[in-house]
Amino acid sequence: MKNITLALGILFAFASSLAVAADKWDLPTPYGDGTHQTQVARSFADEVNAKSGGKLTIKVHSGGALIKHPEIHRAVKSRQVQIGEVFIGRLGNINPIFKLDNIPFLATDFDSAEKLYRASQPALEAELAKDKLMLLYTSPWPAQDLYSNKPVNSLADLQGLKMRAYSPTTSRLADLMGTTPVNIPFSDVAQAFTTNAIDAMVTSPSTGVNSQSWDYISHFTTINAWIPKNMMFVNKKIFDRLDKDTQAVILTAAANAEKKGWALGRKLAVEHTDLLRENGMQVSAPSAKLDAELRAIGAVMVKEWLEEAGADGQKVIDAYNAM
Ligand code: PCA
Repeated sequence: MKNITLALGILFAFASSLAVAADKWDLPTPYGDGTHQTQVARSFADEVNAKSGGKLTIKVHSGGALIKHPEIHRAVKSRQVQIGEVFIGRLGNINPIFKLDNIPFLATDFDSAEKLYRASQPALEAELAKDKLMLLYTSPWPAQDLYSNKPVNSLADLQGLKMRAYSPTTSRLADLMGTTPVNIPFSDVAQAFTTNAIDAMVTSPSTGVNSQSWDYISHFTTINAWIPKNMMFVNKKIFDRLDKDTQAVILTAAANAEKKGWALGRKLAVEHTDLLRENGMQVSAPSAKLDAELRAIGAVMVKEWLEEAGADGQKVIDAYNAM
């Protein structure tokens, strides 16, 4: 009897040590459950949870609920959390490679944006590696278009307006457009329009749909300026501690999430523009004048970016042009 008790005790101890060995990760995301980005993050986590045989559970905390967007990069770096998602362009002040993600009129359709991603991926991964971070996947937003309260036929129509910015690069863009940049996170966009803190913004049709932009703004001009991305990244030290099978599950789930994200970006670009129109927004293509003025700004911004990014930046642009 005593032996059986002892054996059971050992068994329980062993079982509970197994339970302790199962990892639990917290995954903060910046955007809410309505955005495709968070849906992609959830499908990534669901796949890992289902396929890791109980060894790893990833819990998604969407909409900045666990960690606010500006803190997510640092939180993964410092191992406050194991994994996280951010909008790449937000990190522009850390390194120019992050700024590249928001440069207008460099890659304005999805095929070009995929090429730019592949051309910049080695530099992006190298920059993350400096902080012991590892890229898992990227997921694009539909192309960035112009929201305003009146028709915009040329930049003169925007002169002096307050323009929402969401990254260092979009602040610079607002300057060059003759507008005043105001930093507003996605969650505050609707309120910022209704309180006149901003008059215009450049973002995707999806972000308009997610925030019901037809309630507070009337015009949508499809300038298709650039295709920015969110990225999912993990702390490499924590990743390296996992067994090989679990690592492989994560990498496969990441590759699947990337495919899903890019397919969704392409699809929603069309569907969400239609939804804006169906909800009463005035959707129009840019005039030749506006298009030419914006492209000239794009050329300035590519030049400025190359000056800042130096030889490393030139390598990325050369690789992109060669594709
Ligand atoms: N929506 C996000 C980033 C890019 C986009 O299309 C935002 O406006 O915050």
